[in-house]
Amino acid sequence: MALQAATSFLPSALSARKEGAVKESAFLGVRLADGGVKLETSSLGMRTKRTSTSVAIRAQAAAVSSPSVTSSSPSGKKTLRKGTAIITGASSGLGLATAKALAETGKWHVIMACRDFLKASRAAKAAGMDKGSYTIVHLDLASLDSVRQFVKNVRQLEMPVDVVVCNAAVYQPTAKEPSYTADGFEMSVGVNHLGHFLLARELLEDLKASDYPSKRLIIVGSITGNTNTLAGNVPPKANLGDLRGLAGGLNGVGSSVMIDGGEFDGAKAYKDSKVCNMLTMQEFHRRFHEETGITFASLYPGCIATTGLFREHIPLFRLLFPPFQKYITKGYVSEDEAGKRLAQVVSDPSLTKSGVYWSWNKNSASFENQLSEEASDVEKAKKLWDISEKLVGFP
Ligand code: NDP
Ligand code: PMR
Repeated sequence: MALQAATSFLPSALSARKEGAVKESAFLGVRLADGGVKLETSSLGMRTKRTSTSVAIRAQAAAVSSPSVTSSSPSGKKTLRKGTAIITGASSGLGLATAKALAETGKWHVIMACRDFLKASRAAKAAGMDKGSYTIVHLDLASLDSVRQFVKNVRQLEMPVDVVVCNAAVYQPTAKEPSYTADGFEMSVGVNHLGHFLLARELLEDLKASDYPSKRLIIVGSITGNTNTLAGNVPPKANLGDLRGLAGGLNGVGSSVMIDGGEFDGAKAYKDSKVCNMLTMQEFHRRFHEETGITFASLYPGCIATTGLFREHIPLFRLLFPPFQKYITKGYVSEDEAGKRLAQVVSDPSLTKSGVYWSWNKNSASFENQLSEEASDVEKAKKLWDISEKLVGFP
């Protein structure tokens, strides 16, 4: 109902396209009928050459090895040391804007965890980030080996790990056939959820070891995974079902490539992966917050309609989506504004509550938002955790 109402004011030319059976020709991609390292760390005084082709670390930073958390200024005032935040997918969009916002404060050193070193390097330069404020470390979330290697490489940097932001994502709404990660998982869930799940599980030890006063693990969620919203009711809707496809390995051989066991749908796979992100954050909170004091959080930063997330969508979608979000849903935010929001979740002293899914109102004030029934299902979160552990190689 609500969806029909919201779509009825679309121009007729566009609604005509909506009726097209072919997914690619539908406005905003919706079928309404659906119902639905070379290690070069000069600052650390080390210069090691690896033969591995996939690993590239370059530390531009004057990072301090295991610094103490405060230092005294000549006036005797204690100053907090720089925090170190790892951000996955910091080569564009939200990740880059957040890296920039944090770096600009002078209080953060950002480890940009990216699959394309050159792109990340150019992006940081183009964003005007100070050379000493970031380190790029190679991470391809579509490979569990790469995730493990990334963790090793970060440890070699001997920088503290104070905040981890799981931000990277792929969205494949027009894919007709599934694609797979190096480990044979359907790509969207493989990258957005399983790669991050392993990363977060591994880096938990590093977060525990940090002496920073407010340690945080943030997993970026989204409104489109929450079926208690209008946006979350745009078909195809997120639904993990009983997780039978995931339990079967999500590989399309012995099991379905979709978590719920259904037919491949790239848009649904993305939304399902966002549900996994939000469930994982809460399960981390339940398992580790009390023991470690780490803040676990998720967020919906607003609709950043101009990012690379929509690169695989049809040109018509990419043309119309930003004005649609700006003038019709009014859910649009710029990359800069969204970056500031995520930077708040990283560092704002008032956002230390754990287990929260943050959103922002029209005045750009943060508030604790309600997750959908599925995205807050405790039993599902536990089941997801157990299956995900097996898939990424925990005994
Ligand atoms: P972008 O496409 O701009 O950024 C995604 C980033 O993820 C890129 O840096 C990309 O790297 C990286 N990435 C993709 N695949 C991998 C991989 N295999 N290994 C490592 N990095 C990878 O999209 P956004 O900035 O919009 O998305 C960022 C986050 O925000 C996502 O979690 C998304 O779900 C979330 N979000 C976005 C919204 C929006 O409206 N845009 C709304 C709500 C949530 P590369 O540059 O090399 O391609
Ligand atoms: Mg949505 C208040 C309404 C609202 C908001 C905030 C979003 C956000 N969207 C809203 C409404 C609608 N969208 C309506 C009424 C429609 C039908 C015309 C619609 C369609 C739509 C499409 C086809 N919207 C989309 C798509 C995408 O391909 C995007 C997506 O689902 O990516 C997974 C998307 C989004 N809408 C949003 C946001 C934030 C997205 C982007 C992605 C994300 O969750 O990361």
